[in-house]
Parts: sequence; C-alpha cells; structure tokens
Amino acid sequence: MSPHRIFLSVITALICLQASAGGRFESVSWLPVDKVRKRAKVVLLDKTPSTPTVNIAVKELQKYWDGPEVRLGISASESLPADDGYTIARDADNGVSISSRSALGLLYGTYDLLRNPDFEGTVREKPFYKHRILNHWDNLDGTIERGYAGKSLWRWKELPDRLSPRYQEYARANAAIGINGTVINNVNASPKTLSREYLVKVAALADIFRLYGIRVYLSVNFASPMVLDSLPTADPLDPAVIKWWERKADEIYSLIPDFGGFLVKANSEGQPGPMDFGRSHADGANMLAKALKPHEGIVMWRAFVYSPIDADRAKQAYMEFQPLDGKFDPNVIIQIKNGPIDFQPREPYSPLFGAMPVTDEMAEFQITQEYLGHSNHLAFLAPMWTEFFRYVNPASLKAIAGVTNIGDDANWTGHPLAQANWYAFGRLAWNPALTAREIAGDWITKNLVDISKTPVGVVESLIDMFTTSHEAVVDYMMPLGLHHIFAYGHHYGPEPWCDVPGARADWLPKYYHRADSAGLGFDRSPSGSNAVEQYPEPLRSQLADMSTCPEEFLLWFHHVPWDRRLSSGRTLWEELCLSYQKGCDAVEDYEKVWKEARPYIDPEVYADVRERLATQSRDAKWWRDACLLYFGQYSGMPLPKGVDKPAHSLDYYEKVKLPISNYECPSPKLLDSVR
Ligand code: BDP
Repeated sequence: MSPHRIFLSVITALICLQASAGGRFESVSWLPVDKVRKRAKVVLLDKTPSTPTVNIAVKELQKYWDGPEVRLGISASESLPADDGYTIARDADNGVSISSRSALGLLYGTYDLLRNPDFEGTVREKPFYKHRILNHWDNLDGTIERGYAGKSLWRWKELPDRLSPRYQEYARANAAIGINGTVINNVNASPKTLSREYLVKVAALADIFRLYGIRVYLSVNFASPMVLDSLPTADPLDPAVIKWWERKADEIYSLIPDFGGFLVKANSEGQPGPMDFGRSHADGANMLAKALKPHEGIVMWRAFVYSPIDADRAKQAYMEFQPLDGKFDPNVIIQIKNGPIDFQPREPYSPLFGAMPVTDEMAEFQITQEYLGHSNHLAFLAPMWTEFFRYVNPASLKAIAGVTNIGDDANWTGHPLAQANWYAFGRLAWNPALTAREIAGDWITKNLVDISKTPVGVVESLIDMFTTSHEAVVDYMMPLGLHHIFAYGHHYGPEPWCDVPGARADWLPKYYHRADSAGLGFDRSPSGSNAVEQYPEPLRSQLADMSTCPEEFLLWFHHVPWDRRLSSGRTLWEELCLSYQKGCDAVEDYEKVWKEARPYIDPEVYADVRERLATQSRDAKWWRDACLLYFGQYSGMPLPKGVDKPAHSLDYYEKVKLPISNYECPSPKLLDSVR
C-alpha cells in the first residue's frame, strides 16, 4: 500500500470510529453491538467451505458472540430447511450448532443467534417469500422521491472507485433481517441508469451486497433504447428494440452475474411504456422477461396505473390488468400496491390480489411515510401490513417489496423509531405470520431499551405506543375510510378544500371525500361506482352494504348521511369528530409514555423523539381542526362534547402553505413559522 493510501485508510478508520461513537442509532439498531467480553470459538464443520459469506458469519460471531463455541455446518441434508433456511441447536456439550444447506443460511442463522442468544429448543427457520426486496426511489442526482431521511445512500459521483462504509453496513443490516434484494433506483427511472457509466457503478455496489446475499435490481425506463441509443422506437415488438434489450441484459450480466432483474413503472404518471406504441403491458413485460430469461432474471411489472378508463380511480388498475391474466411470461411478477389507490393511511386491499390466478403477484408496501407524516410522525407500520395479510392470503403472493425509508441521515431513517419499520418489513417478508405486537416487542426490547433494567410497565407502554400509533395517525388524518385529502404535492398536511386549476381531478381531495350537505364519502357501492364488484364474495356483499361494511372502510365505499347512526350509536358526524379527537389524544399520551421511558433510553434518541412527538401532536391538532372546520360547513352540526374547539378559523388553515418539495420533510420550526 502506498503511504498515501495508508494515510487515507487511517483517516477513514478515524472517521468511522467517530461516527460510531455518537448516538446509538448511528449504527442500524438491530446490528450486534460489541460487548467486549471473552470471545467464543467459532468452528467450521467438516466440508463446510470458507466462502466469503461463510467468512462473514465467522467474523460476526468472532466479534460479537460471547457465548459457548459455535459450529457452522453446511450440508445437503434434506432434513434442513430449504431456501437459505437454517437450524440453530444446542449440542450435548452446550456448544451451539448453526446448520444450513447454504452459506447464506448460515449467515441468516448467525444474525438470528446474535439477536436471540437465549433461544430455547431448536430454532428452525426458513423464509416464506423467495424475494424480499427493498425499493429505493433514489434519483441519480442524490435526491430521493418521497424520502425523508436525507439524500441517497448511493454516492454516484464517487462510485465505483470510492466505497462508502455505509454500503456494507446497509448490506449487513438487511441480511440481518433476511432481505435479499434491492432495487437501487427510482421507479421514475432515468434512462441513464442503464448506461455503461452507471452500470459499472452499480456493479461496485453489487460486489459488496453479494457477500450478504443481496441481489441488485434496477428500475428501468421503457424508452431507454430511444434515449440512450437513439432508436426510433421502443416498441416491444420491434426487432431492433428486442435486440437492444437482449444486448443490454448481456452487458449487465457480464458486469453483475447475479443481477436480479428489472422493476418497471410503465404508462403510469407520465412514464413511457408499451401502450405508447399500441402494445399491452404483457407485450412490454414479456419482451423484457425474454431478454432476462437466459440469465435467470425476473421482471417486476408494476400495476400502479390509473388511466381514466373508468370514472373511479380505485377501479382502474384492476380493469387494466385483470384481463391480462395468463398473458405474462413465467419470469414476470406483477407488483401491486397494497391498496387500490396509493399508499393512503388506510386502504382496503387492492382487489387485483387473487384476481389473476395464473399470474405471479407480489405486494408493494411503502415503508417511507409519504402519507403518514413523513419522518416527523411516529407510525409503526406492522399493524397496517398485518391487516393486509388478514385479507390477502400470504400464500397467494410470490414476493414482497417495500419502498424504503432509508437515506444518508446519521440515523438512517430520519425518525429514529422509523428504523423499526425497516425492521418490521424485513421480518414480515421472512414470516408474514408474525404479529405486529411480537415485532414491536422484539425491536423495543432488543434495540430501544435494556430489558434487564427497564420496568415491565414501561416496556408494555412502549409496545402499546408502537402498536397503536398507525391507527392514531389514521384517526387524526383520515378516519372511517376517508382518503387522499392531503395537501397537493408534498402530501404532508390537510387540504380537503384543495383546488388546483388544471390538475387531474383524481389528484384532488374533493374527488375523494365528496362532502356535501347530504353526507360524506365516495359511493363505491352498486348504486355508485360499483368498485365493490371487483372484490370476491362474501366480502363484496359485505362492503356493498353500508350497514355491514367495516367502519374503518365506511367512507371509502359509501357516501354516508351526516346523521346516520354508526355501531357506537353516534351519528357519522359525531363519530368523525371523536375519531379526530381520539387521534390527538393518543399522541398526547405518547408524549407521556415517552417521558416516563426517559431514564431507560439513550439520551440522544430520547431528545430527538421527544421533539418529533411534540411536532406530531401539533400536527394532529392541525389536521383535526382543519378537517372538522371544513367538513362542518357541510354537516352544519356542532362539535360534540369531548372535542376540543379549533384554535383558529378555517380561513387561517386554508392559508397555510408549506414551502417544501416532494423531497423534504418539513422541520418543526418551519411548521411553526407557517402556521
Ligand atoms: C406515489 C408518489 C409518487 C410515486 C408514485 C409511484 O406520490 O411520487 O412516483 O406513487 O408509486 O405515491 O410510482
């Protein structure tokens, strides 16, 4: 090594040391921490090759495991779980054996053991889904669409020569929760991603991620052949276009032999696609699938489309995709957002799930909180995702994707507690049968507090806070099935009154809430848009009838009279008001819970979250007051007892305009200054 390089690496090491000496969350919270006790012995059993991945497992154990001897063994035995699964068992002499059919399985088992040193009996684990994938909406200029934790982790200008230590940390954090794929760029994809210049950079990331069992995928722009190589068309049936993609796939695989495949947003929100050339989604997806097939790559083709083929946006994706069932190649998976509209605080599941029986389907969750208070609000999302699995049989899906909340902020996710959402996503992709409470309990007791020093009551309150937090956000933003009444563009605050001349009607709140003097909500019953017909029986009939529709989806499916009595005996108006109030009260309670937990929490994390909870509490009231004043104009009814009076007039709230873009999370001070 030249003296110059030695100098550089010493400086890098010093910087890393400094970074990790700061607040606890500067390292991903679930990664093992150094206990500095006596190191245990790690042994590779017979015939277990010391591959790079096995070596990582050995090093992690040597560094962080302080229990009895660990034996790592790879064997082809059919009694071991398949698909990178593993077993962990205690041997007669008290040593611990981790066994797997694969090196990656050993690494997964290693992280499991480090997380659960006190396991009982024999642990047998295998992932439920083959593909457990993060979707980054990162742009090549470093911004992140709907990202609220700083800039992109990927430093494109430095790649491929300089490799940030965070790339490896990212890979470790993901491997530790079983994530095995990452789409590193935005679905609104720049064609430049597929240029040689960028592919070489992508390959440098893939070289690091591979060791941790993480495959790299790319979002591709369907018009890439036109933009990059001036082809006159991107028609998927054109021989020159087909050849272009075949050559591009060959080029990618020559650089990244285990490349995962493509994610495609086509003919959606202005993105190019096969329909621009008179072809179908299936034509487009299959053309790409054929180019990837010789290399065993896959195409994840998104069903997030809403061409106005029906007056109700909620019906459009189903109408466009369902008739294509059976037309896709076997290495195409249709990636569908959990709900039929767009990651709203609560949505019923998208009826496309299960409606394409011979087509592979995967779910897309949003981990980043575009519609849930960005990184200012606490919203633990496992309850939302487990609710989805109550309606959609996990076995009907082939894969799970999550739009990540990761950025280059020191704590990775902006809100320190939002690391728990990244964690929950990985855990549920591995095992969708886990409950939100189990995951919250696990994360809190292993990462947030030291369980041996924290009173049970405090731990329980924290778990309650996590598991109720998503519902609280729903309550103070859009209770009872309301949806999309956000401020235009940035989707942070309330704007049920919003009108933007020239904007698509289905980007505006009034399209969704339909408030008038008769009532509130979107009639999707047979007397309205009849979106309910896309759901299978008996759910269809249940949703279609106002008196049997689950109340959390009431205003999603019905236009409900203000004075209609709900199951509580209260009128819709009263229930609406009390829901908003309930959401506000919940956040005030969280502030108390947090205060009580103070002695048991890292001081930096404590102070950071305390501030964010104060912001959340203010925002909750802003939502409540603005929405109730606005809807009150239509109901003409007074606020019921128990609901706080709004602090300002409707006119005041209507004038609030946040000067923020899609890429920023409003700071508390900024919020103060505009309100
Ligand atoms: C919406 C976002 C937009 C994304 C789009 C998508 O507002 O920024 O590009 O989803 O998923 O939720 O493609």
